[in-house]
Amino acid sequence: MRKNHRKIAASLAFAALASVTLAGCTAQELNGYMPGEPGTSDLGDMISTFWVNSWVVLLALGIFVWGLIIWATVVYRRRKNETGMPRQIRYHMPIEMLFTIVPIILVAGFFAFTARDQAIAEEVYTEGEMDVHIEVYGKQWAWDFNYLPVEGSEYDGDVYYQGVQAEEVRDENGDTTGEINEDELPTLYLPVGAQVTIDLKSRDVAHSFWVPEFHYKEDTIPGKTNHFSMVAEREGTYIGKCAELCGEYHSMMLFKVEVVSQAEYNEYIQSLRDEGNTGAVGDEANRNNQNPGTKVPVIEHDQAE
Ligand SMILES: [Cu+2]
Repeated sequence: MRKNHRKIAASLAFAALASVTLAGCTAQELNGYMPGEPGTSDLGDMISTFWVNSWVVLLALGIFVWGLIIWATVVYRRRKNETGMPRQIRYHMPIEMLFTIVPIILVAGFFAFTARDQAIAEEVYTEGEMDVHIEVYGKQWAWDFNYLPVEGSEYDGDVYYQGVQAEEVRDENGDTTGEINEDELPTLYLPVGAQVTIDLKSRDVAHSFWVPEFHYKEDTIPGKTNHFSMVAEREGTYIGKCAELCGEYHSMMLFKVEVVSQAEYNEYIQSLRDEGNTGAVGDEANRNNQNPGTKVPVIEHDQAE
């Protein structure tokens, strides 16, 4: 009877502690202290959930292991007048089973959840599913965005934008101030709530398209097209950067992502059209195609992709 009472008291205490802890979670904590807040993108939420759950499991395991270590050092400490080696334990089946099976279950579990989430993250919308199709070109040291037309979509397209390298703000002596002119950064527009597919290509060397608040990045490789699909769920401005060391001004290969309403998105596309940026700037603008007279091998992306 007494034992039962204790069990109930212990589980009540645990439930109270858990609810107090979880209810007190800030957006930052729910996001596992990664950049951004929950509800920024579908991919990002899935990845931060996996991240936070992994920490919960590992912390629970850590508490169990630290508890065992402390318990063993206290209970089996050397007493006064004790000499020589302590009693040795060998072939203790329960302990050996524990430290063999538990890690196998953990590794298998992490593997299974990683494989599941990675498969979801790499799923790409088919032609019929996507609302917006954007081709992103990485180049030393900026980004080009081709907003490709999507048949039957209510989102506008068939225009392009060419970005330039981030510019440092300089003082009156011409010295750098450590600030970036954010207004001039290459900007990628995404409509909120739309199913977006992004094709990643490179004009020269390997780069990596990274928006930290989306918790996702993927490389742009010359001659190979990578794809990913996502839904941006919250309007706002997000910072993006190249995450693959790509030369002298790699650190200046920055961009912005503007997640906007459908109306604002269509307006932006129209503004590019009004500037005469119709169509797309494809592989013809790759660096090796811009070196007349040289015999450098021309790397082009497979058009079928
Ligand atoms: Cu780069």
